[in-house]
Amino acid sequence: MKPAIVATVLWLCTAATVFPDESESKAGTGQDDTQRSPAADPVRSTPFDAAFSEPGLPDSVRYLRQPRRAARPFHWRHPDIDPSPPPPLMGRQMGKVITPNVPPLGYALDGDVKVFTLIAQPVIHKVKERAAGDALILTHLREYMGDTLRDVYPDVELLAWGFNGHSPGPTIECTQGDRIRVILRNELPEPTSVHWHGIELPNAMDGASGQTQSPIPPGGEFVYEFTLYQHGTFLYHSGYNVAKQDFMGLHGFLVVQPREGPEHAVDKDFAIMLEQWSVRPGNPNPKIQGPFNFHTFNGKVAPSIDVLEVAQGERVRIRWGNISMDNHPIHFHGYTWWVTGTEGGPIPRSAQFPGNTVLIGSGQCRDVEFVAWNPGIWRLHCHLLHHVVNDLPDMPLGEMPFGGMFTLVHVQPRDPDEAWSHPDEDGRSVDGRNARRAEEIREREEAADGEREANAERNDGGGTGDRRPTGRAGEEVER
Ligand SMILES: [Cu+2]
Repeated sequence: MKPAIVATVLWLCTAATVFPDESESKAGTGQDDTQRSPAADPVRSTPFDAAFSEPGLPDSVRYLRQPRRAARPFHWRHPDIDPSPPPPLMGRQMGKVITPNVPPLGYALDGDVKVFTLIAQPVIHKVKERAAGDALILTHLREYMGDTLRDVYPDVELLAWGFNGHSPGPTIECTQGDRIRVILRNELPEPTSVHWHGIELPNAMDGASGQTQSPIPPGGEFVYEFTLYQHGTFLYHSGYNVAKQDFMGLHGFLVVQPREGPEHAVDKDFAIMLEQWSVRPGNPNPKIQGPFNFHTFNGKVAPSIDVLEVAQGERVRIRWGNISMDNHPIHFHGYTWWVTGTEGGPIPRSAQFPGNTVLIGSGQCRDVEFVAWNPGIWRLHCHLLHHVVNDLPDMPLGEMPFGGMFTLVHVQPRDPDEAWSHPDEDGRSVDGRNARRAEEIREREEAADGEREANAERNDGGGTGDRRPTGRAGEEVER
């Protein structure tokens, strides 16, 4: 090691002791800001500047020895790009998935290709809206607890990023076998791209900036086009500068419905994204690396999260996606559900498993299904209980109202006067994969067998029926 470098390292160690982090040194010392200004601070001036210009220093060392500077201004929006209004077909429901608090995105047809438009742009994102979902939650709070628990949290608005004016972006819903085209326009102040999380597609369509495509510059456009061979719950999110862009809100659902088959049919199909935001007082931009203090379902904290409304007897699926940096054990009251899918699509029936708390890891998806036999208002929430309250409450921390990852499933009774009974009492099953459906599947399989035999006889053994998409090994894939 050269003497100059040794001297600098020693100097650094001493300097670190003499000039500890500002936030610590200032606390309670009454120290005047001018004393800490860069100009007056020897740590930030000449001896170090000299060390940086030392020839032959590795970049990593040079980086670590940079003088402290004022943070560069963060650009939320591009100075020359006005965010466009939502594209046509925004909010148009073309399928059946309900994404609470998030609009769907419709498509235009170009021949057989479904064409979607996503515009990545700055959005003013309301993590907490006083008016939105308050009604049911607060009404019941008041019914049971009077006015002692009030909605005391302030509204929380962030300068975030999203697609088509929303964060999370609109839900894209397609059918297995569809060919889709997604036109992505970039109205952000920095480059971007979109990665299709979980989709088996050509490498060039993966949206991984720097590996499969050039980042799309501000004002630029990129067209993704691929065929959906799978079905299940998938995500889309930024593929560039991911730690920042995904957390600024650039993510959404891509739900692919099965082409056919009663084994996947439900009456209500919900999708909920798990996210986390780090919100610091006085800073309207979300902080990127935590600590996270606002934990959201589809971008909202309770009580701004829509209640899931279902009717007694309906078959319900909830699709969960986790784009956050924690794993969330999502818990449901009053029911046993079945875990029926992952980010890799449906779990084969024989491997589905029951539960009431499903752990959803970062980057994972989980589908759960149940038959809504049990009427009432049931809690649905993350069981990390610091994720069901919000930070920054405008009150002394006595009793904390629910915030964060908390909502209700409202199962409306068929007959409000009917006495409660457990299905076991009259031999019915609460297995989410109900008997009626099993029967339908059996009938269908028998019919298909009959048809295959008839075809085989007609064609001398050569089947002509539809084929399922083939896997990498050229074998039929069970979807
Ligand atoms: Cu959680």
